Amino acid sequence: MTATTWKFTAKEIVEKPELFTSGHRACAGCGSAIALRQIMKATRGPTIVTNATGCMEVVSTIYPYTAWKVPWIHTAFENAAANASGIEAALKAMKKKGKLHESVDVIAFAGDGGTFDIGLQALSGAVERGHDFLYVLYDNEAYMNTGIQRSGGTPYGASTTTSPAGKVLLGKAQLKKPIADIMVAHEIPYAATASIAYWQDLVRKARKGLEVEGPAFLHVFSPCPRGWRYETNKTIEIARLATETCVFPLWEAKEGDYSLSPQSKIIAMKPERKKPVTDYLKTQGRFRHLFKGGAEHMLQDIQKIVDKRWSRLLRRIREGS
Ligand SMILES: Cc1ncc(C[n+]2csc(CCOP(=O)(O)OP(=O)(O)O)c2C)c(N)n1
Ligand code: SF4
Ligand SMILES: [Mg+2]
Repeated sequence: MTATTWKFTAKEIVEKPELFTSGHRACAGCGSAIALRQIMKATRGPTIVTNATGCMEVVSTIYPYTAWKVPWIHTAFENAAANASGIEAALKAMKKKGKLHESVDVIAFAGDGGTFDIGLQALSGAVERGHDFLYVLYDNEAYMNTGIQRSGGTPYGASTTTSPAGKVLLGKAQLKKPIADIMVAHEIPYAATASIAYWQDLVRKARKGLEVEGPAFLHVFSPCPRGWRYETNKTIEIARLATETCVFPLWEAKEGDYSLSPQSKIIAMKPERKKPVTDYLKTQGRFRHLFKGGAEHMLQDIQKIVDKRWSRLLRRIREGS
């Protein structure tokens, strides 16, 4: 399959058939479902999807129904990447035996619990072995399917059912794991962050991830109204704020070389456009306790963490590493 001639215009994207269809049971305003729908618009031919247990698997395949218009394989919580490697190896073997004559893409979808935590070993192994597949982390920042438990992807200060804000704790006491940087450190051909608020950028990156030879990793920011506690019509606005505050900057790394995507490049060039993190935190009930008085130090900490990670990203880009 050749590289796309797409310009990723709204028209091109809208006209592509829906491969993740309506009628699934995700909550209204679910950012993860939006992510899947958009990413499936980036496919370039026959595609097999494997999906770890989590919200997106549960809501899209309630027997006897399915929201998927492509071959789809459910896998356990911990091994989406191992499953994808098996599929890719099988396709290769079939080609070698002359039983398959066309190229088939493989996409693995998994949540933050299935990626930052329990699936990290399978993911690390699969990319180290160099399997040709696109791994999509849809990050709703907690184990949503089982009742909003904290994960390695939950941000510092967020209240979840296992990091509840109260007299003892002010939400999660640990930082969000820099998972996309960990994947870049594997020196894979392509790794990127993306957001449902910037859908053209997201679809373009998903397509790039499919086109590169070898493993590609896409970290997609996917707000969850249920777990983050906000009104369902605010999903895109909140996703946009995450990028505008540099809580979730957008970048890509080819063979380990980082570059900023347009939405974050604007902020790098015009730092006055960088919004304070409180603009983002205030929009969600999971951070409400930070605004009740007595948690000012936490708000300062969060701003410092975001600033430090943003500066580190800019330094990496400047130094070309
Ligand atoms: C080994 C194992 N432990 C626990 C579970 C229960 N379980 C299923 S989905 C899930 C949470 C998934 O979280 P995440 O990957 O973030 O996806 P989300 O539900 O948020 O979309 C858990 C704990 C399981 N299926 N297998
Ligand atoms: S709980 Fe969150 S991630 Fe799960 S379906 Fe609802 S909105 Fe989507
Ligand atoms: Mg999750």
